[in-house]
Amino acid sequence: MVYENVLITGANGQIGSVLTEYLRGIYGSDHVIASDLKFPEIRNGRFEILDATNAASLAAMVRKYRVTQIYHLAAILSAKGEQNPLETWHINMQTYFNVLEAARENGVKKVFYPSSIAVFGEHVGDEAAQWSYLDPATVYGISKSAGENWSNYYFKRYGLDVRSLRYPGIIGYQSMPGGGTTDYAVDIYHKAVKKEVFECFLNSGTVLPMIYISDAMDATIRLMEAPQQKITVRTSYNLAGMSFSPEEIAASIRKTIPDFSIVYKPDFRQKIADSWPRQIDDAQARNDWAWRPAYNLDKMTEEMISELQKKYQ
Ligand code: NAD
Ligand code: AKB
Repeated sequence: MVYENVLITGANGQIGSVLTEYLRGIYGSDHVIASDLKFPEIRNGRFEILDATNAASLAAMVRKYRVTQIYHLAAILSAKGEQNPLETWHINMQTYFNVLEAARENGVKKVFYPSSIAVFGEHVGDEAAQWSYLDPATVYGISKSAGENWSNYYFKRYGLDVRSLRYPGIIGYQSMPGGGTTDYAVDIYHKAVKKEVFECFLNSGTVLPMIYISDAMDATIRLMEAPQQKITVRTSYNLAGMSFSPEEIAASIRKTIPDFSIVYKPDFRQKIADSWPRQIDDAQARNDWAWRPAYNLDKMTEEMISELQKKYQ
């Protein structure tokens, strides 16, 4: 039997804390090495402290565990990134160069690179096509779009099997997001279940592309397990789940919690949201590796509320 050894960077974050468990379910606990800047509150398996900006430490980790796949999640997201643009560029790019080089030099078979709808900018219009023009407005989006091109470069130049998704805003009950513009769509459920008024940092009608965490995990595993010849996009695949505005998610919540109340106090994140498309065309992912989301807004709302009610009761 051939074993895979999987290294995850930034594993303590919103996606990593869920993806780590998914991957442990597939490859076995001993074969998935989670890593981040500090230990998580709960440790369920192998964990290493790893600052991915440190090339030598990252390469040593790849050699120590004979890593065959890297899921590179470490990054600074859109809203937090604007507080210190040059530091954000440094972290997002240096960590990725270190991953690509460690992979190339040590025979890693596959790399997963999470890109974002933040690669799109004002010239895209309402719906982003797979090959829409990329003119991102944030340093985060600029770094993700550069990362996509480096992914394609390492595939074409070195044959490194890098695969990537442009995730929409991810919504899940298991973990909290950190520093993004779509974060409100997670926080809103926590406030609703705790019977608190939700103060929204976006305007009521701001429609953004989002996806439920189970669909995001399913897409990630499908992409990574697809046969090589099915992967026709080596920059990053568009991925869509659903699109909605704060007033629409509030209406969906009120179907279960009728007295839920929301007030709108848009801040600097409104400008970032306004630079992103409202819809994503993910036909290429659907055609290449049979991607289909299973959740719409109401189905996601029901599951979010029921899971958070268990958590807070
Ligand atoms: P997050 O902010 O919740 O987690 C990121 C993790 O990276 C944190 O635990 C942080 O400690 C870690 N990190 C930061 N600098 C590091 C370093 N130098 N070395 C090692 N670890 C470091 O982010 P997330 O939401 O889990 O996102 C994971 C990835 O997916 C990111 O690359 C992000 O751009 C991408 N993505 C996320 C979303 C989303 O909605 N969550 C959408 C699109 C793309
Ligand atoms: C953010 O809002 O920055 C992220 C993303 C869409 O990349 N959730």
